[in-house]
Amino acid sequence: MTTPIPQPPAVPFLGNVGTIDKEVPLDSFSLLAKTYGEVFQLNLLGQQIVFVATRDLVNEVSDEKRFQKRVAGGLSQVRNLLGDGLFTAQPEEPNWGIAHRLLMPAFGTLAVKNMMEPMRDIVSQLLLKWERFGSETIIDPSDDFTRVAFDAISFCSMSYRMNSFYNADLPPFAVAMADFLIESGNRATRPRVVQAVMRGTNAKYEMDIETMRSLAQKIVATRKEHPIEKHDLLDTMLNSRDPQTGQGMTEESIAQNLMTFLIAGHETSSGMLTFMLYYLLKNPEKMRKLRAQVDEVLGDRPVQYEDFDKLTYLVAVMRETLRLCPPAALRTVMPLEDTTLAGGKYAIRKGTPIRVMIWEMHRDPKVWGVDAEQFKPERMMDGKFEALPPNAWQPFGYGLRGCIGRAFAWQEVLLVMSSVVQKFDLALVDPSYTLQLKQTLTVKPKGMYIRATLRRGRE
Ligand code: MNH
Repeated sequence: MTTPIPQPPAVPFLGNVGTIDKEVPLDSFSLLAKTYGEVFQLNLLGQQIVFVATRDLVNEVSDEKRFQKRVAGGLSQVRNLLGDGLFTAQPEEPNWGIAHRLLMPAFGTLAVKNMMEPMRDIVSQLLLKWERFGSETIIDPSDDFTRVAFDAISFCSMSYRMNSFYNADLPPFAVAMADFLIESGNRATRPRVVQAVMRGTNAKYEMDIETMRSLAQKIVATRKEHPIEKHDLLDTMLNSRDPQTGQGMTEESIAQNLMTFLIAGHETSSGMLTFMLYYLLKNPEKMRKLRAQVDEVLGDRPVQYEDFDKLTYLVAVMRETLRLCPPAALRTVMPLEDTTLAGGKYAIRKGTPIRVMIWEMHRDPKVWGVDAEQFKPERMMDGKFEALPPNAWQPFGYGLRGCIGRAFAWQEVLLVMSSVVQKFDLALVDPSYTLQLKQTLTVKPKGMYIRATLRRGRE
């Protein structure tokens, strides 16, 4: 006997759309998970969507023989820009396999290790800016981390300098992207007839798409006019063939994947860095512990790749930050056949989108205990991380469609945070600030401001 999956009362046509907060949908999903428990479903404009919130259920839907990634909801709107690029391709689309096989090696640990110096070039621009600002200036860390992440991904993978640190405004690409992602999300909950009459909104959407496309085209054209020696990601896309099919990537696919990397490569990493700073500033004893380790390992010399292994507490802080605040908080899979979940308890039809609530699952008391809401890096070290049950920690998604930029993001965050903690005393402008979220495709802190004071002897 199966049990019906709980669902809040729905209205005709819109279904449960009204239940979802427009600014931060994630807050509504969390609330629903608290009300209904491990699983619930919503009807969004006529489509049934199932949400799973516990480690046991997430573990079950992570079985790739039974479930596959599905691009649905806001993400299918993102296809208006990214098409069948790596992140937004449906599993059956052949361009995914071609791009995956060609680009995986370009983001492997070894390739990323070779990006250490260009990455440092960008990070040093952040350090210099904060140093020059001095403690008088109010800093928006989210904006500056966006600059770092955006410039790093474009410089390291396309040898293209965005020079975001030389502008007061964020790069037009980043601004267009943020608006595009919010509107893509909104479109997923808007009836088609309503969408059609929103002329201004639609025109702005098209303009944002054009802003991003033209930059992608410019980067490709510049490279074609001025070829360089370096074998970076862009070179791979332009000149390599897929070993399996013998095919190269089409111009369209190159532009879409280039934009995919610019987008996926900075939204999440900058969110992670800002969340990390939040938790460290709210937990001064953890900050002291981190500082002590950084000082012991680095002293006053620049961090090297070889130091990363020794920064065990920093790694624990990173893991714990991604547990409490995974910037990519949801992913979607779909059962390949009619099936059941939880040992026959819940029936699910083939093709029903299942949203994996990584944010909720990372607070599952069965895995993390009654203090799951607390920031405790100690639970992520000394063998405890390795001893977690399978799939209890999934900030980078899972399996074939897991994050391709994980090694890149990891190295970037290690480099940024070890250098920042080494050089600066940091403080919240408003010590009573508590975390508020801003949601686009990903989630990041909203309205957080800091001051940075250069430590004595670290000029
Ligand atoms: Mn990333 C897929 C999280 C950094 C490029 N990334 C994913 C997924 C998650 C994710 C979760 C799976 C989404 C899904 O199942 O639908 N990514 C992160 C996080 C960080 C991150 C938390 C940083 C912190 N990602 C990066 C960086 C890049 C990148 C940096 C680029 C260099 N990510 C991707 C791409 C995919 C992806 C490309 C899609 C891979 C695929 O489906 O083949």
